[in-house]
Amino acid sequence: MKLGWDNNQCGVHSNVCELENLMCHTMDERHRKFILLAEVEKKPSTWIQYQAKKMEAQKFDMLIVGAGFAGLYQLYRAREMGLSVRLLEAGDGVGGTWFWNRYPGARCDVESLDYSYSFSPELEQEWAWSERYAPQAEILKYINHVADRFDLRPHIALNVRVKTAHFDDQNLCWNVGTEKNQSFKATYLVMATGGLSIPQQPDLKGLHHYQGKWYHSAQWPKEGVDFKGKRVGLIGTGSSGVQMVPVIAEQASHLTVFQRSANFSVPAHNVAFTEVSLKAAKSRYPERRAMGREAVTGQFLNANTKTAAEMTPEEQRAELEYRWKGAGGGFRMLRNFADQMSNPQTNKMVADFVKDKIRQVVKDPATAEMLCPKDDLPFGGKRLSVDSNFYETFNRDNVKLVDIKADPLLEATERGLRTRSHDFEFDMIVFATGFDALTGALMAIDIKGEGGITLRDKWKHGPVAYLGLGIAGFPNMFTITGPGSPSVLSNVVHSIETHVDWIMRFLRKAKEKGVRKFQPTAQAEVHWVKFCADEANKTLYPLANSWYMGANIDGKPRVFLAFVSGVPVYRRFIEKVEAQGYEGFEFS
Ligand code: N01
Repeated sequence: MKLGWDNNQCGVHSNVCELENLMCHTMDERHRKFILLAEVEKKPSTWIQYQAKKMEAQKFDMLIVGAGFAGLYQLYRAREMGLSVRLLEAGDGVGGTWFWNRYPGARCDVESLDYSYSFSPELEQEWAWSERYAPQAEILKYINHVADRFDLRPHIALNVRVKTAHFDDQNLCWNVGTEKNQSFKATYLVMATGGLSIPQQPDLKGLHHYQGKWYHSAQWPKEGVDFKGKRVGLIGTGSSGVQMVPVIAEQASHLTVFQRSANFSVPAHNVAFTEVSLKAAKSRYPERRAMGREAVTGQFLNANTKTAAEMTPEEQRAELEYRWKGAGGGFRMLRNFADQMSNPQTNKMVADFVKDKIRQVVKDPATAEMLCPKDDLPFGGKRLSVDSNFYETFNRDNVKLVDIKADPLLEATERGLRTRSHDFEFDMIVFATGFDALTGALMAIDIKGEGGITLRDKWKHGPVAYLGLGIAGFPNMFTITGPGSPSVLSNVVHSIETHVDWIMRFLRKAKEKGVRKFQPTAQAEVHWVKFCADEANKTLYPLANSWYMGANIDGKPRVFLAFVSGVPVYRRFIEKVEAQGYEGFEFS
């Protein structure tokens, strides 16, 4: 380690910063202590300085919360601009979603060639995805590769869970506190906390009596879980459950799936890349990214621009079949017809088509009916699942589906689960019960803005934010892919890059103009929230009891949480705001 006593940009002696890094970095504990003691032996005052500085808050230009795709890219860009920056991450590794969600079968449902950073053509070319939809372990490896390749780790503090973030009106900076009582100060605060990072904990009566092991999909043990020969109960049939069911069924002696509501799932048609197919795809990367930028969801889905009424019944059928089968597949089923998410008749045609497919696959008619979503759920109204053999798995002898709307789940017992009519015995229970989406991670932190207003209070009737990027009353703070942006309705890596690039241009301009404090105006924010709601109300999305609407969390306000009109429309908005001198923001 290099020792030097020069002041660095954060105003803290660099060797103290380095020691601080060592204390919260990825090295193992023994190694850290060894280095620290060696330094103290050479220069005993190091320890005193270290302790003294530890008592003071460490000051940075920018603090970033969260080391997922968003936090790492924000860090990369902030460092490039020459800001002193520290990224705080609760986990003991980088990766965000892909660090925590290690359940069997976890993989992305946006094609990996799209669900990856576009900022570095070199990175695009050197990284080799193995499959069309990469598995979790490979995505986590990719994110770790990015952290190493761009030398981001020295700026990342792991095992640091942010508990408080309070704006200091006098000194115009953020004071951030952690669960371990560390303090940090920064001029800018960027919340890269993710849209789906607060798991919905099972609130099941009697769970503490259960003698077997239980797991949540989003808090999966690193060492994995061996289901071989076990009787497993799984609750939840959203994207996580749908990915897990086929894999657990292959290992377990018996799997019982508890379904509260059926959702639509479409086949992924996942395939392994060959050297030739990957090389060909990579040679077209610029074109692919450009098409993604102009697509509603930030990934090219070959959208049909015709409404259903503009096609004959034969053409409609051919379109649906094409998209259901290999060449289409996955989220291409969201773009069968231009009016699919706005016209109930068109949507019903798509829903009926998929239900027929389910009935063709699932041999037991009663199970097939249970797996068919009810008529009040529009196709795509809840986030579509993309699966590999989900419906086929219910043809196995060792898999049973239980409809817990008809036979409610009452409680956990010592040996398993009890529904109104039945006692089930399980060696393991798996919860795939989802997340407190979009607002959960921000509300989990005690965020206080100007004059001590709290975000929890401000958002008690639903999130109010401008462009999903900033919040009035919370100066010098950004949210990446926050509520009111396309975020969860889009290829989120694309949306992350769009946000971070916009934030960096904003900060460059602010620096140029000597701006010390900025925030959206309350008026701009109210207009944006109303606009988002009006756009959502033109679609069928609000009809579903989805996590998009906050409907999966008891007591959460029912508000459509994302910007529904697509990535290109949204990007044009934020570019216009920028071109007009950051209209809707106030500066001082
Ligand atoms: O969570 P979910 P998820 N008792 O909320 C049920 C992303 N993701 O983790 O529909 C009984 O979708 C609930 O039932 P219901 C993706 O954006 C991506 O699966 O509310 N059941 C539902 O069936 C996704 O949409 C990938 O009636 C309860 C399920 O649990 C999002 O994460 C993979 C219950 C929860 O489904 C969330 O997916 C995985 C209760 N108390 C996830 N509470 C990729 O492929 C909830 N349920 C990239």
